[in-house]
Amino acid sequence: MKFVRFIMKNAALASVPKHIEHFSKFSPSPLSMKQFLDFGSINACEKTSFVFLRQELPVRLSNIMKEINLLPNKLLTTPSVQIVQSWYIQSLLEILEFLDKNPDDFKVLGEFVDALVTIRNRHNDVVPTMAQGIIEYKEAFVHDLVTNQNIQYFLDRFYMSRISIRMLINQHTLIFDGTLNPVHPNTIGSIDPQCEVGDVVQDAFHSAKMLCDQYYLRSPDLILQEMCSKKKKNLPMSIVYVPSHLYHMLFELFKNAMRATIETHDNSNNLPPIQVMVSLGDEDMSIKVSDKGGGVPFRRMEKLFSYMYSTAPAPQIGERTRPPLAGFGYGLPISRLYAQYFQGDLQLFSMEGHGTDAVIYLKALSTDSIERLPVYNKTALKNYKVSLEADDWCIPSKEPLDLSVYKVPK
Ligand code: P4A
Repeated sequence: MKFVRFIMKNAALASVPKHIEHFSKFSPSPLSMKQFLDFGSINACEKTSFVFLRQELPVRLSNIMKEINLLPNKLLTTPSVQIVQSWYIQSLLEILEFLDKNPDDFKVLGEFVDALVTIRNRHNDVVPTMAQGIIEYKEAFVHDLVTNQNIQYFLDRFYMSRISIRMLINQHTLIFDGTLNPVHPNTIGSIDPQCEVGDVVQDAFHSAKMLCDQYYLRSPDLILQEMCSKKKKNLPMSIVYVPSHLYHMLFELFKNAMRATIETHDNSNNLPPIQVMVSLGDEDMSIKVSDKGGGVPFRRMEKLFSYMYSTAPAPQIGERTRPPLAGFGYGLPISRLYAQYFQGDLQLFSMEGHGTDAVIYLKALSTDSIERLPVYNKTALKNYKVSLEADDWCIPSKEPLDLSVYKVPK
């Protein structure tokens, strides 16, 4: 019996490359907020969602699995990346099981919801496991700038793909598990058709403040301003959005702003407040978080978004641990992906000596909020080919310019 199962399992495993080859030939289909809402509206059809997902999930999984396979061997073969890859293979196989099942059988639909929940749980620890893979790789090989660029490119696409796959799974499981959300009766899956941005700002600030008070025994205040270009001046400002995504971004920005504020004013009795401006225009909903925390030198700005530079080994026992507040791990790069996922962005504007403005740009219109998804193609492939050519910009020399040396031809 064990032997039979062993053969079966290997037969399934052997078919994986063929399936990846097949499904990666399709481009993922980006959904708009409107389409997400339609799947969850009164005439929502679980069968339609099932038939869409059993094709779309293998397409999204296979597209990114092609890119995993393009990672430099030294990274691909680390134990951690191997584990993550095996999760993707297992999940792909489990969804493919549903391809020949009958969408009109309600038992099949129930099993599909259960399978999605199993898959979501399997992938819960993908981010720390990939980070461990980077640590294993960094320990074994000296990194150069090329690999930092390659890793940034891959992880941005990999985590964006993961955000999108979890969004699809969350929508289907939340909408079709047969229960209503008692806390937020108006949400459709994880989407709030009237997400009040000011409320999320206050929630996220409150949580960051609790952490800050706990660690530093004080915290800066919040000043929140809302602006609206339109006539509906006195209405609360809302957009169609995923409140948990917005909360994630704001919580991260508040932790950073609080840490910077406290660490630059540690001898002072009063802390400059963190100011938030929420502005709704015809096209954009912009949220600016401003602090007077001394800012970051321009040279270091890019590093704040780097997976490679912000992947540090866990502190050893007895080693002083960093504050629970602010920017460890992948807070900023992943927050930026959440903003970009629905065609927005997250940008930092810092003035060293003064402070930092962090701006989240979101689409004001749900018709503009469309998933931004990576697709595996020739252009993507090119980005994994490590260039051994010299850079086309000179390396700045720190030596004083010696004019007595003759210029020699290159
Ligand atoms: N000044 N300004 C910021 C930081 C410093 C800052 C900072 C020292 C740097 C790293 C970090 C957290 C804060 C800020 C707001 C931001 C980002 C950075 O959104 O005031 O964690 C890695």
